[in-house]
Amino acid sequence: MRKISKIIVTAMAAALLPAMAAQAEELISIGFAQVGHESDWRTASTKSCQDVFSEENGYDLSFVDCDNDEAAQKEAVRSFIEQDVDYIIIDPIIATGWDTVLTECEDAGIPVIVIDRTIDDSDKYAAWVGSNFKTEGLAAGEWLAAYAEKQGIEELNVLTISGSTGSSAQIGRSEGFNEVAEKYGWNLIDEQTGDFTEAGGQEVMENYCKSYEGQFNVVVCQNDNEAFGAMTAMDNAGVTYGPGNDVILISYDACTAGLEDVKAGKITADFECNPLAAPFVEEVIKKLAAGEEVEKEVYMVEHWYALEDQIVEFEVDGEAQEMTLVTDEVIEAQY
Ligand code: GZL
Repeated sequence: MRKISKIIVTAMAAALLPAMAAQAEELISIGFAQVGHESDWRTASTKSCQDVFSEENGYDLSFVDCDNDEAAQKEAVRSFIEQDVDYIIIDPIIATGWDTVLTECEDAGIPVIVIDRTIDDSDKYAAWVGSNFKTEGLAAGEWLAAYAEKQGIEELNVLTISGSTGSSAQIGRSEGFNEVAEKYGWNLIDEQTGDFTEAGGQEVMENYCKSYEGQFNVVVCQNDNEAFGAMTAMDNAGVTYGPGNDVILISYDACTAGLEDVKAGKITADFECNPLAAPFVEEVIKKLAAGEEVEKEVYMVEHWYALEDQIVEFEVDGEAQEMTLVTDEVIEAQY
């Protein structure tokens, strides 16, 4: 009896296996080494990838949250090589130290797509999809120059809470904004990293309020979560911010909560960094799979946000910039 049932089971398995194998073969395997979970922006970036690279869309996504740890991120990439995934996506915590592991990916024949932040010391990847961080910094600076002129503010004394040191987002935003500050002769009092977190922003701003009491009228936070923390610190120190107050507060990312703070008259202007790169990454993967040429760089579309009175005309590299008025509808549609 037992022999017969075993024959039947074996026959059924043999019949099912090709379909299961075909089903398994149809899934494209992707390894994604994400920076971490430090901000609203990051949450949106992760969700964008998980929504696009889902099983129902034909993907098998191995996701690793590298918790802002560069070594863990390299380890994650090497684990994807061992798994022999079809593609690897990396959002590099910092811009350097990548050539060795990218060479290993190349030797394994696994295409790498870089998203968001850039890798500055190797080009061994198929494509990068992200933002021009220096343009974001230039836009924030040139907006501030035009806004200050409109407000009749002649002296700008600036404190910056920067992002994770060595990340291309921090490097680009600092480079762009500081280039404008130098052009107009502003006083850059200090720049310390808040590591793109709310706690980091609050800690740095608490120190600033003590060290530079009454000396500053501009605070630049390199993402909204740092701005949330900085606002808590300024509230506690009795420093007012936003249009018509002690401090012009500038932020980057323009996540939903950030735009709510613009509409509430807290953040004076917010310079968007678009986290929804996954659909563009999928286009790259489809082209690679079809053996088609891919663009090495794909730039995300971004907007600059403010309230009516803070919308001014300005240029970046000679190109007129359009500002977006923050309304309830704009907030509703944001990431
Ligand atoms: C920028 C991205 C930055 C965001 C932060 O593209 O890498 O990292 O500005 C996030 O919110 O932490």
